[in-house]
Amino acid sequence: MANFSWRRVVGFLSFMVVTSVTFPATSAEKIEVGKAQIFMPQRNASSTGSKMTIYNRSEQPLIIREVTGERFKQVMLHITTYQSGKREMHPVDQITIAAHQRLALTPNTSHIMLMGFTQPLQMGELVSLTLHTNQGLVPVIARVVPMSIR
Ligand SMILES: [Cu+2]
Repeated sequence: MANFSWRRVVGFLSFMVVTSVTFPATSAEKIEVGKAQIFMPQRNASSTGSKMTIYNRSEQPLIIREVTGERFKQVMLHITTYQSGKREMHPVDQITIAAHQRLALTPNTSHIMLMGFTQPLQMGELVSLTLHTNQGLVPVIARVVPMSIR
């Protein structure tokens, strides 16, 4: 045991601690995103909507504060309202999914609005988005699909 060194053990343990602090990612095991879709933009449109269902299986609310994606210049959180039959979209600061609940984000409710394309979207392609939440980053892979008739 001549080579046994407590210093080395302590060094290794603190490396472990640092590592786990650097990559806290996986409270996101309890967060799942189902059937994420981005609508193929209309010709010449500079923005488009999206649809996905978010499952929060954790013990605390999930608060989406920001969404990013390399393919978009700006991503906004929107809510759709109907004022005397007229459809309007308004920006919101955050979207909350209560503990043990799921929330469908659709163009007619709360949704993620994608604005300004860094390169044209192709029908059927898979596009990455990242949800920035109070529980860490949640990766999303969304398929580009035809605009659905609502
Ligand atoms: Cu919108």
